[in-house]
Amino acid sequence: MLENEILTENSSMTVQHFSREDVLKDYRLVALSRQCSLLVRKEVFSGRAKFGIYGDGKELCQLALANAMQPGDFISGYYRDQTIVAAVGDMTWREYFSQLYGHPDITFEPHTGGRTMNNHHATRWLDENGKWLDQTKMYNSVAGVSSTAGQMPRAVGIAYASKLYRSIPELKDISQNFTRNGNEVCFATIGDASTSEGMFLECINAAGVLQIPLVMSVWDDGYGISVPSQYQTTKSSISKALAGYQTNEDGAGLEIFTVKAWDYAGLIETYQKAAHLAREFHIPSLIHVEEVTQQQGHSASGSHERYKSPERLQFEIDLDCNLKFREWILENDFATEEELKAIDEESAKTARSCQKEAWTAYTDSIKPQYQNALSLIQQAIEESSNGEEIAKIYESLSKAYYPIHSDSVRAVRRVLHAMRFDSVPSKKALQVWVKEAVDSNFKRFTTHQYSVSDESPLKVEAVEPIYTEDSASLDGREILNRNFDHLLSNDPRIFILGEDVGKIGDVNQTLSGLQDKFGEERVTDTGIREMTIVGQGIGAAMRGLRPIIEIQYLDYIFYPFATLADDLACLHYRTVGGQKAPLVIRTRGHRLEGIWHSGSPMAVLLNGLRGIHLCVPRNMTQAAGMYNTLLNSDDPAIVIECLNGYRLKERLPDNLYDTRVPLGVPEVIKEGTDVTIVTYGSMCRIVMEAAVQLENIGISVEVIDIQTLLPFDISHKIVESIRKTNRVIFADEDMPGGASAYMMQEVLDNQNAYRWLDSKPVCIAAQPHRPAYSSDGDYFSKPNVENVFDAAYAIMHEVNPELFPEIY
Ligand SMILES: Cc1ncc(C[n+]2csc(CCOP(=O)(O)OP(=O)(O)O)c2C)c(N)n1
Ligand SMILES: [Mg+2]
Repeated sequence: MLENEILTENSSMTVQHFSREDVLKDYRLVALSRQCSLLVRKEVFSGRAKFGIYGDGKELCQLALANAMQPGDFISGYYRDQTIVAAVGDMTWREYFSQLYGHPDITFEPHTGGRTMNNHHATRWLDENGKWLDQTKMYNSVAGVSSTAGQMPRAVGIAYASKLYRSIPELKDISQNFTRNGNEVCFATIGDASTSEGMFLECINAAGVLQIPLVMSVWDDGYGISVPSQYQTTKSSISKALAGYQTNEDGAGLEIFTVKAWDYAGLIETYQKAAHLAREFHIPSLIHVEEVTQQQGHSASGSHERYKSPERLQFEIDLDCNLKFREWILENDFATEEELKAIDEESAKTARSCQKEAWTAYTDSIKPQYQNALSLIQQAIEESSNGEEIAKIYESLSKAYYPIHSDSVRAVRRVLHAMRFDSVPSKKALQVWVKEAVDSNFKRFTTHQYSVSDESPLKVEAVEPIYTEDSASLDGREILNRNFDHLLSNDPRIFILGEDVGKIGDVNQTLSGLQDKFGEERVTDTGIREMTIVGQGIGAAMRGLRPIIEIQYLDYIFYPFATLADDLACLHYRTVGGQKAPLVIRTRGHRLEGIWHSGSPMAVLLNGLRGIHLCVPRNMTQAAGMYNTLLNSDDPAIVIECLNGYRLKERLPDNLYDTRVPLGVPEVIKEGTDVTIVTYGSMCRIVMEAAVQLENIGISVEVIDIQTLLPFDISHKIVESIRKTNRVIFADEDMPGGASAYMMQEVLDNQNAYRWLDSKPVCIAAQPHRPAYSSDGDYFSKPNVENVFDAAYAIMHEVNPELFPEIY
């Protein structure tokens, strides 16, 4: 259709704008997309696919959106957007079905390698070595998430990156893979019901404030699964509800459009206008697409007859966008009934053949291991003393209707259980088979949680701080300030944004003076909106920039937690290394004052954010070394600075800017022989003070700062200490059962340290409530020097009650 043709705000489209060729091309696409949707449901009912969700009823609006896209643009959509991704050529229909079956091979399913449900799209941005490809030549699908509205926060960041690329001249030389002078548009899509999410509403506000090239579409089919609009949206209409955001004489906001889902010409016109405003002027917009239908209901796991009235079901049929498009084509003489019928029939055939190809490829990929397993089991039946039992396993495996990898693995493992007393050739062969199966299934389902490139932070070598007699003593905050200054000076891709980071240089003045020096685009104040601050960071990091985003206090990480967990943490994993977002999240926590300014919910982060490195420095020099490591590598990470450490004096290393803290390498900060204490962050100072007091009464403590909770002691250094002391305490200020328990499990279980213990291992943690305000609140809520002293002393009392008699 009218590629590259741009309508101005005031022009409108008439039938003369369309050519027969383009109209029929569009019809072919929506007809094929529909047929594919219909097949998805059938494939689920036949048992070949587990779950299916589809884009029927939303073909025309998506086609119009796709027609407004240009190479280099982005689509941050949701599970209905198959027509867009197919229209721009980012997905073939065979790949669509491969994803439906969960084919775990990126040759066939390049978007997510079978790791997500169907209709979760992700363009491969990285080559096999984890290096960026040229996004400006692609139509970029940003890796889908199932959580409704989860696709929105990073869309803000994707669009924000265009703004930065256009306004920071120093980026010109390094931006060729990512931008054409900021002319890209990010199209985000969302269902009507999901606009009820706070996440969506926060994005609307952020987009209006930031003025970025973001075009947000709401596919309004009147339902969120079974719940209709009147329970979802004020005034049952998102465009009416958001009318106050419309750009007008009061100031810039969003352009708000409404258009019907079945109005081909109206949709094309609206998308051309919105894209033009975004691309040329970075004006964001909201397109409320109304009267969208669902031909088959929400998904393959239910039927809409259960909750829709007969009238509404009739509406779904009457306002079917493909049908209306068909009528429009006939009315305007673009084609005859026969021609359209031929296209319809052709579409059904093509959809079926794509489905079959995908199914055959999927089953063919399983067959070799399956058949090999069967023949080895057959051999085992003859050789084993337990042949009868094995024969039953064989029978059930050979009858599997659609055998999958786990069927074979389960069967072979059970056969080996039955052969435990055998010593026959087939047993050896089955053992080898299992080893290979474990390895190949690891590759299919478990790889790529972290970077595999040569920029992985795990490959960064340690550079220790160097001190000389002349090394000055500075406040911790000044050390960070100098280091951030250096980072910003040396890499124009780095920028810092968050609440109060600009004008006042953050609440602890670690950034003071840096906005004046580097400008508002590099050190940027934001609204209080942690979710979209994270989204800004993720999106910009996806486009080659190196954001450091700030969550003002660790306690507020719960606000953006969903985005961190559902999007950032699993991005590299769920795209099998196809996408990355090397975002550095800076926050401060552990210990200061009161319930919302002294939390240390490390276990929450540990358990919820696997995929993001978790750095827990004890002072600002160490934090600086961590930033230097992270900004020279390509994984996402969180750095939790000690809230009570900014005004403490630290010596300034002569080589501050070159320092690198390696990830997963603990540091022994005090040597000792009686008890090992494993700790991190603010607790280091408390443990060190206790260690001095313990030393004074004859107890020698070895103190280990783990430095990073994720990764944790990669080379098993801690067990070496326990081999020497035979006693261990794990101390932190998380709640009981939190990160102290995690450290204990890592060391006793993974490092087998239990073998060397002569005393019961001990965990020191905070009280199981949020910490109370005031110095007394702190003392009685969090572990203190006396707690640490008493814990070590109690261990030594058990060892030698005469030397260490009971105290209390
Ligand atoms: C955060 C979250 N809550 C609930 C769900 C379960 N869920 C999946 S789709 C859906 C309805 C979404 O409706 P809408 O946004 O209107 O999109 P539609 O499916 O109608 O296109 C719900 C509740 C989810 N995926 N994520
Ligand atoms: Mg809906």
